[in-house]
Amino acid sequence: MGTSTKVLVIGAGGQIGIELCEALNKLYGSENVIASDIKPIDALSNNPFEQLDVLNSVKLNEIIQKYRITDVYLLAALLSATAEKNPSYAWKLNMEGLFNVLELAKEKHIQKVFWPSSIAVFGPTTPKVNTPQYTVMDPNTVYGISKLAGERWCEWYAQKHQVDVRSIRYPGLIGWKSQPGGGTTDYAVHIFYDALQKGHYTCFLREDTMLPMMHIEDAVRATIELMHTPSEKITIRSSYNLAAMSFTPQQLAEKIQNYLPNFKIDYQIDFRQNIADSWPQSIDDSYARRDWGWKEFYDLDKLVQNMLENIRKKLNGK
Ligand code: AKB
Repeated sequence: MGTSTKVLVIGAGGQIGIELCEALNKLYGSENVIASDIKPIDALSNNPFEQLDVLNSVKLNEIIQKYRITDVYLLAALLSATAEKNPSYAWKLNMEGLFNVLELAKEKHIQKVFWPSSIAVFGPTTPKVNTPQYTVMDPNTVYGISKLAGERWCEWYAQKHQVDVRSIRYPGLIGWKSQPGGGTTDYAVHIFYDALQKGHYTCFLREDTMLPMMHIEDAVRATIELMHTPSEKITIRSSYNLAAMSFTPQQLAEKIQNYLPNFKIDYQIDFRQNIADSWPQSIDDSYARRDWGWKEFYDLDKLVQNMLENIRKKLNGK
């Protein structure tokens, strides 16, 4: 990496993008972190910005040449819930966007690629508890199918064309700076806002739905640590399992009630329940721990405290 690193973050206006750009700004300086998105971004006002639809490979290449980009973080995608409603666009965006970036890496226009995968690559017959890195993968959502196919392509480009692509299977991500959009794990962010603003939350998943989750600061740190790991230590070019904690809506609500005793939760289950039911409950991430020293900071207690404290300040305009 070094001082000549110039980063392009595609999909910088999303939940991960905002926080990732802020972390990359601290490492490289905001002038070296180019934010791009299909629509203008209000946050990230210090970063150079390019409006980009990642399906437009000509414009993508122009941006890469213009700024002499070395590393691309490709975050633009439709997530699990939205993808089920718009399967053909989800497939197009999630796959062609990746191809466009991998092809530029193959032609050596860029040096390194980060592309996020997800726990959605697993499916109903995958072992649900402590899901191994290598196991049955039979995703039954459009998002999961696109992520699994993407993983196979990443490995193929790495093996056949020496593309330096790195990836993590993110669990549900929870942070207070930016909002998630269109995922099945989004409840675990929305619940905090509703708890503080209304004292009540209606959850779209059943109370006992156990899913793997992570504080977004940990996910961003993992991403940057993986991108800084010497290439020879990276034994997985599809995507690394990554874990921090698992909990159910009921367990999360009980933790929130420790701070807000009058908080109430009820449940109105929708189509996202089927998606959640097809995913693992917990993840074995021993390869990430072994290969690049992954270790989470946030457990559930720290996460709840951090979310309530920061969202309260944000709502009070502090
Ligand atoms: C989603 O819920 O779709 C995402 C994910 C787990 O990939 N947060």
